[in-house]
Amino acid sequence: MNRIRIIPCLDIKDGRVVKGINFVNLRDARDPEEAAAAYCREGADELVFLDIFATVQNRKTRLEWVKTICDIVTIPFTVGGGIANTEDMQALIELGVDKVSINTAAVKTPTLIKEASRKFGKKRLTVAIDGRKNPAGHGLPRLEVVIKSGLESTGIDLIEWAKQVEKLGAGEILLTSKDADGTKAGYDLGMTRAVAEAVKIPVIASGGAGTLEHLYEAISIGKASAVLAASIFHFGEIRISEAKAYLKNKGINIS
Ligand code: 0VR
Repeated sequence: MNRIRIIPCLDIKDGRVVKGINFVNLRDARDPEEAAAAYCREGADELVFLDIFATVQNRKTRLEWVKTICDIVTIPFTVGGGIANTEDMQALIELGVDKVSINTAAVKTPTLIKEASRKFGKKRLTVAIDGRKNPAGHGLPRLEVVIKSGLESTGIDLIEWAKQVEKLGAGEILLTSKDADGTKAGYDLGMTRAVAEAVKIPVIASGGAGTLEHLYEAISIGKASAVLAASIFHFGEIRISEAKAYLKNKGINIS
């Protein structure tokens, strides 16, 4: 088993780390600089920063927010939210960002994945896929891709999109269950496993982490290569060191 990564996620709105449930009812969680420094100190393997309102507000990622974090982080740093083209990516990479994450722009212009992968290398390119479960018999895919901070339905089958994303050159997939986000009821293991078994590139499980066991399930059942979490880490319910010790004790390959 490749080394499993533990990844806190800073969802950013108005310059603050926020946290909601199912992408809504966002409440203030913590200061981004304080959080980034704390997660690096506590041994997080990577850090994700999502400017979650950039696309919805039809603006670019707030580079000034990213810059302050770039100057602090000492671990691989991924930034997403509002990235629409390779020029946006170039600007972030020049700031010191290690990986860029595209979501809505990839769905709107799939060739952007190929262009970015060729220009920057697939290791710098994460494609974020937000998924939602639909009831049977409504003419929508059971697992559907949603975009624009989960506000827009696409009618696209999530597994088919994941396969296409891999084929187009993504280095990894950040897979977030909108239904599970913020619930602390556990990751969507069925969705995660279905995607992880459909592609060969790493899949980061995201959305729903509430207990140490949830982190283990995402890996052992969901076949994820990394676990992303926000609520449990931001509100101090689980420390990074606790998560690492627990997973190591379960036989998971953790740094
Ligand atoms: P937890 O369930 O709290 O661990 O959250 C993990 C993950 O779902 C969030 O960090 C984040 O990816 C949620 N994403 C989005 C969003 C939150 C609000 C608005 C939009 C989005 O588009 O991903």
